[in-house]
Amino acid sequence: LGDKKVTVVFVLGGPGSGKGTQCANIVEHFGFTHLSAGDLLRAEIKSGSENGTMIENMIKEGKIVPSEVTIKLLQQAMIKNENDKFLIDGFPRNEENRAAFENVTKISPAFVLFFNCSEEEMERRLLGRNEGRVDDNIETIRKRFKVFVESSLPVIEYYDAKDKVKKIDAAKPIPEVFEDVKAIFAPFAK
Ligand code: UP5
Ligand code: MG
Repeated sequence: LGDKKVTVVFVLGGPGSGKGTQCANIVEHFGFTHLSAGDLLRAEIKSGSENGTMIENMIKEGKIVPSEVTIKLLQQAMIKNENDKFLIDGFPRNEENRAAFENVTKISPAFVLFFNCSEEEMERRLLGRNEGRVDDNIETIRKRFKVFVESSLPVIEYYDAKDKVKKIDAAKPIPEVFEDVKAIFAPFAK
């Protein structure tokens, strides 16, 4: 990223907690650029890249793609974009992702937005989404939940120990969740 100074917010939470939905709202109201690591990986599959098959197999199993791949995509997206405020959605997903991102980019997040939601509610949402995602089936959803608890929650705990986590009750209806999100982003009001 060279000399470009950027503000990064990590948007984390379990599968179906509403990260993508709320990021779209934040973009509209607060002028951030939304980078969903999952969307970038799915675009990479579609583009027919040499890593495509590997990425697709990992996503089908709910496993975490090697950091080098994801970090490269995030870095490229930040370099290409004129904006200096980014929401990084769904990354870092494990301690290794987190440490590698900080080492490679020298960026640490302004804060971490954490969408807290029960598995019952997230499962209901994912099964109802109907966007044809290869990982929205009950077998893969259970694997995604397990990976989230075992690998991703420790990342949230890491940032919590640094007082960087803003925890949101994500079980409420979309507009109510956004009211809470808005309060957190007030310092970035346009
Ligand atoms: N919905 C949203 N909010 C609602 C609310 N408050 N009340 C009722 N309904 C609500 O929402 C999901 C659904 O719920 C939608 O239908 C929405 O309308 C509704 P969404 O906003 O899409 O939730 P989100 O948290 O974004 O769910 P998503 O499924 O995208 O989360 P995941 O973290 O599982 O998916 P992601 O795309 O980030 O990753 C997919 C896979 O890619 C991973 O499992 C992994 O294999 C791989 N990956 C990596 O390996 N590395 C990475 O860094 C990132 C991904
Ligand atoms: Mg998403």
